[in-house]
Amino acid sequence: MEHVRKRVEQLRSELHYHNYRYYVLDDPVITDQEYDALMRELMELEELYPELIVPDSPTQRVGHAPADQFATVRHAQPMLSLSNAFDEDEVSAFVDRVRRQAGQDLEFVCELKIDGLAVSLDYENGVFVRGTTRGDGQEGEDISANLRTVRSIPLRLNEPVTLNVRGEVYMPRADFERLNAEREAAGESLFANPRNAAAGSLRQLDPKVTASRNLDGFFYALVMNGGPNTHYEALQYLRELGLKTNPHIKLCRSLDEIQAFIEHWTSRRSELPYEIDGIVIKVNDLAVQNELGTTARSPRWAIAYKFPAEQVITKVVAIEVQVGRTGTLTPLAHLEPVQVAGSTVSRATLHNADIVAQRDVRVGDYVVVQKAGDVIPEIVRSLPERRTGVEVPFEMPTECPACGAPVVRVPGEAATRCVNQACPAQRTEGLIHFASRGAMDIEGLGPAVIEQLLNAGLVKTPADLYRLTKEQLLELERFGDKSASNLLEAIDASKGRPLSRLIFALGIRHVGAEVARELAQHFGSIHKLAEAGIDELTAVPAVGEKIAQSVVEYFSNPANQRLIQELGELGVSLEDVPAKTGQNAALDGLTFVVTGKLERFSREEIQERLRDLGANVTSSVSRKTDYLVAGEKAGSKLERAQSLGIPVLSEEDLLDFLRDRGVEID
Ligand code: 0OX
Repeated sequence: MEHVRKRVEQLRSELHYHNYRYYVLDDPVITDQEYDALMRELMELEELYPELIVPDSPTQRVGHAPADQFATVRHAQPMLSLSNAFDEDEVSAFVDRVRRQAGQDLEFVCELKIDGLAVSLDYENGVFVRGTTRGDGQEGEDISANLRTVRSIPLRLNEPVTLNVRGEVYMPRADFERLNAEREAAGESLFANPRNAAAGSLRQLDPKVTASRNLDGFFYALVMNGGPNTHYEALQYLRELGLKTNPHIKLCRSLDEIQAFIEHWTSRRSELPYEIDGIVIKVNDLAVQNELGTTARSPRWAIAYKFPAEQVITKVVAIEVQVGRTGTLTPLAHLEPVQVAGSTVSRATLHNADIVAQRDVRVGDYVVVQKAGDVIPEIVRSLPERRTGVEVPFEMPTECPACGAPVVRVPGEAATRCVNQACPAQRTEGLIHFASRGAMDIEGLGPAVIEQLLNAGLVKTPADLYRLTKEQLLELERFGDKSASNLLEAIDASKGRPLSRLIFALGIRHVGAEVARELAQHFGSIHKLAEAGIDELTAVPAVGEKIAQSVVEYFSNPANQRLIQELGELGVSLEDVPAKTGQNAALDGLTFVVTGKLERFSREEIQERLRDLGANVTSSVSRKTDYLVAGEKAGSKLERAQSLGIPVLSEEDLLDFLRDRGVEID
């Protein structure tokens, strides 16, 4: 018992501290998931040992007492929070429980759980009079002046009604990124995520700052006398009054439907322009909601299914410095492996020396790691509070870790670079890039084989690839007759790749696939490109001063001139073959957008084929789009195409469409 009492006290003091960090300072030091786990453990212990419950336990209130900058307002109705479910079994248990308690079959409304700041708005006779934060659930802060700057909060409703409405104010992802980029440029501290940015923006003493932040809101709860009978109707009513509600809601009659909604949004959340951290499931009938009632903390008629963590805390074991193909030194943190958003993460990029300094990441630090969608995991910030004194600050090496040559830091640039042309790391990365799918697309020539070829001294430059012989390959480990022939064939096949791919493959700094395509189209041959001056280069739409400078620099380097000459002598095509009549022009003048996950081809492959056939391929759907090719999980582009009446082709449809035009791309 003494042990339990101690643990309960420890949990309470930790939760008090974390509430303060979160609600008052807007600067949490643990993730929501860690917080939830602490809260859950405390709730479970208090349930088992009710005699230990005290009125000021964190379980007995929703948040923390408001900070004293703003006037305190008592909520007419407490602002409750939601109890959580962390897996589908807990959702199922919730559905069973409320059905049992209500003694009838029930309808549920599923909603997105917007990851913002909960607010409560009072309207009197249709006029906005007050807006508050949740605070501790009983009392919040009056942030009316700031909320008035949020454009989706109407200052007057469409009807002269007196009511209270609750919702979530959030910062769209794009605005969050822009804000942090500006803060980074100005040397200010960064917001950890859009929710903290929204909270920080709303708790400003100067509403002008809030106004500059482009906050938005969705409303999901109505407190008024009389009014609708169901939650679904209440949402509709809010919309009629002029309050923004989230469009992605679903009325569900079975657990299966609820689970389908959860699955749908678990895989699609990254397509939304704002962050959501779960799905809220609510009993639809307001009379039943009333019957079920609430606990001190949360309603019994609703539950929040929380998505698996996208941000977690782990420890930095080491910081390694990698040298990329352009010689840029990139610090890479090695982490104690953790599960983030369903996958194990053990490394995270730290981008450059400035970022390491700004995020104050030291070896041995606990850090917040974030993974969103397919992007490389990154370290959001360190937790200096958890330091023990043995952590080691990071310093960018003054010599290249791969070749030992001194590195340079160009003034005004974030990158530190090794400028040794012969640096082995640059060579390796350059070759990997040259052979990669988006570049010369040499099948079977991945990083491991390139490493083997380099170690055996068989290649130094991309031109050497075209000099490889079967005898040489057979000397290498894991190479047999068949695999050697296949590799040589793949290398040979790459000689005829379109000019745009070759230009991209050369790895000229700042020349990505898109710019390479423009350059190929404009110049038509490597020789013409190599002769072009700054003015001629900047005449190409996608090319600015920086890219032009980099292209001129590349071709004025004798080693690169030699490489081009050798590639030509070895049979690599240095100019675009004139369009074959018929085939290459099959899609001339047509504009395509490709979205979603295709089955047989990657999206990039299809785009490349369409371009080869003369089509214009763009990334966003507009009235100028002729066809949308949509694979699985096509999201907003599909919706937009449908609303504009643009024909949508599946992958199969596209193949048929091309066959009709005499083109087989299988
Ligand atoms: C959200 C969200 C939060 C409100 C009072 C009891 C249930 N973050 O999107 N809370 C609620 O409902 C709570 N719904 C939501 N959609």
